[in-house]
Amino acid sequence: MKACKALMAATAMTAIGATGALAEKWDMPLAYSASNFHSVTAAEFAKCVTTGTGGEIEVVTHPSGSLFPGAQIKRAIQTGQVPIGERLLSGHQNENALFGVDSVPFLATSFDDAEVLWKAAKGPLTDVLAEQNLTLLYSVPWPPQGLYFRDEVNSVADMKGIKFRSYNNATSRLAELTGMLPVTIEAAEISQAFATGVADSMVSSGSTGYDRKVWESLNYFYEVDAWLPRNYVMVNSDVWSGVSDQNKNVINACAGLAEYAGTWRSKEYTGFTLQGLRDGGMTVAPASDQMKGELREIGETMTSEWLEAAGEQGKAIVDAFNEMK
Ligand code: PCA
Repeated sequence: MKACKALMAATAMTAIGATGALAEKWDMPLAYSASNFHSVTAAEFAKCVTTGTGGEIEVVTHPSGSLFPGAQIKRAIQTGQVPIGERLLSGHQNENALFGVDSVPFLATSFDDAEVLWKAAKGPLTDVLAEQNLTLLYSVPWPPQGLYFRDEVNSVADMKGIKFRSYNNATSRLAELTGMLPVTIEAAEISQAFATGVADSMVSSGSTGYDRKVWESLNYFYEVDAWLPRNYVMVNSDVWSGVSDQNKNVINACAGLAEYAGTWRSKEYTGFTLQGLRDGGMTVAPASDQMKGELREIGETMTSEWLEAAGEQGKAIVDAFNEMK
């Protein structure tokens, strides 16, 4: 039954490979544009797997939410509509609070701390995903999150009533606590949303603002370094159990490489894309002390809310993180 499901989930069987094994095509949905560093990393991962398995498993990436929009990718993998895909797991915090561990404001605010938090959270997250028929392959952080606005903002009071684009539960909650009006919009759709005034602000990385050329509509980016959310590449566990040990080794090796290269790219992109926003005409600056202080207070509220929702397991992760950092 498992093997049968695995074959169904591997969307197409294209040829008989050199070893006589059936060659499978694995469609891999991605939510972000082809030029985004996560998508570039995934495309290299796909090539690595295709080459390394001698074509027995051909991974084909589909960027920009073209196969499934971000919000649907996790379910599509779980149910075997696709064998593999990449998703921002914090978008599913309502299923399990642990999925939001990377989006707790001001818990981990640098690449180094995000790495430690990942070490602390990887085991428990792997287990939660396994219960959902998902096998975690690799994970890469986005650059630190800052605040984008159309107009100048110096305090939380200035944010009141502004239409705010959110991308997960934490960002919607941040909007509520700052008096803004959250509207959830996929990264692939934000240029349009800002151009038409559906939203006038967001929290995101320099990378996403750069990818989507938001300087065409927005004028300010405040560096807040609130958190570094992560993308997770996952494979359907039924499909995974049908993969030969040799090919599993290849895929795990490609995943390790992708995590390393993707993280490196994320770091490189931080400065590069902030400069890109400046070149586009935006004001890029640290948030004012007042704004920072007020956001920290909101962060404390959100941290206790998260700890309450995530219970013992959440506390164990935060404790392990604090011990290691
Ligand atoms: N970009 C993604 C998620 C985090 C980020 O930096 C987005 O804005 O949708």
